[in-house]
Amino acid sequence: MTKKIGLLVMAYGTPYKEADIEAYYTDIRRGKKPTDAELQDLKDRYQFIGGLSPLAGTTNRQAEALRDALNDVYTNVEFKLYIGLKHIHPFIEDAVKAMYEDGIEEAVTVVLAPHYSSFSVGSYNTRAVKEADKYGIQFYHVEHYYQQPKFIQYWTERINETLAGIPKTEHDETVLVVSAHSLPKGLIEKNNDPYPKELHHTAELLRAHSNIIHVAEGWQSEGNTGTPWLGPDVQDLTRNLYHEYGYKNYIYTPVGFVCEHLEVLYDNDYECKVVCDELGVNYFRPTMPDTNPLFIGAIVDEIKNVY
Ligand code: FEC
Repeated sequence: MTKKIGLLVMAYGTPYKEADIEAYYTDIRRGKKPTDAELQDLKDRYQFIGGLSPLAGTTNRQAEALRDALNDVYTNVEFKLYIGLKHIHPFIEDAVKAMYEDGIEEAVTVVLAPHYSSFSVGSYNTRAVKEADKYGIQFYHVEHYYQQPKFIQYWTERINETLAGIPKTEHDETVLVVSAHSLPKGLIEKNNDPYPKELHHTAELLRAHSNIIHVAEGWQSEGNTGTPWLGPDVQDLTRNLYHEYGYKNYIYTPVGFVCEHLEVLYDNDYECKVVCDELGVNYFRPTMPDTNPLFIGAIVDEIKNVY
């Protein structure tokens, strides 16, 4: 009989309907309700991308693809999937409790975010462990997978495809903007958090593997907390690159995210595009990993290191 083990896939979560937006936003702000103006601003951004985010459906498809890939690779165990979200139901704690109710004793945990920060992947894991400790479930954590060859190959292929659509004579006037979600700078520095180094390493690997000549690193989607966040912000970076080097083509690779959602569809495809239009330069944003087999394979390969 094959042993059944849990696969806990954790992700950010998104409102399922407009009426969920306020509670979701309140949860993101650790219980502090947004003002009417803040809430309206968020509703307007969702409206702009079509009403709601595609994230809920994509998270489910990614998690199912990962489970199926793992069950193809591992012959001695069967992975049973549990999805736990950070800011909306099913919450991380609900998923861990469901594992216990199903008699799961061991589980691999994965966050749908490729880089480690104690404030992102670390905080998902802490919540999962706190709940699992109640039931004695043993976890094997994936902490990151940005460095996996298949992850780098995925983005390298997308970059080279995008470059193939730009005249060769303009390749020296083209820049790759490699970005991840910003986080409050003070917290990252105080804790010597690996997050900025991991983004830098990703940019270096993409520079080494792809045909791109110029690479810049930036941060995006920062919150409104009144304190400094990791920068430069991708919009400011675009302006600076244009004024300093006069690049004509900007390829945005938000490698800190794994699929299309509000932060990509609005912060890249609208906000960065507006800056590009203002400067009279070309905006490119290659396809996100979603359920691409290279992306799913990268996570499988990292899981092989931990279980
Ligand atoms: O498509 C969707 O509906 C959801 C897209 C979404 C993703 C996402 C990923 C990350 N966040 C991270 C950190 C923060 C911090 C704050 C913060 C705020 C928001 C707000 C929305 C939102 N985030 Fe998010 N994030 C997504 C959506 N995020 C909406 C609230 C309005 C706004 O600021 O735009 C600030 C909290 C505060 O105010 O104190 C910090 C990080 C990630 C990437 C890792 C991960 O996926 O967990 C880090 C997707």
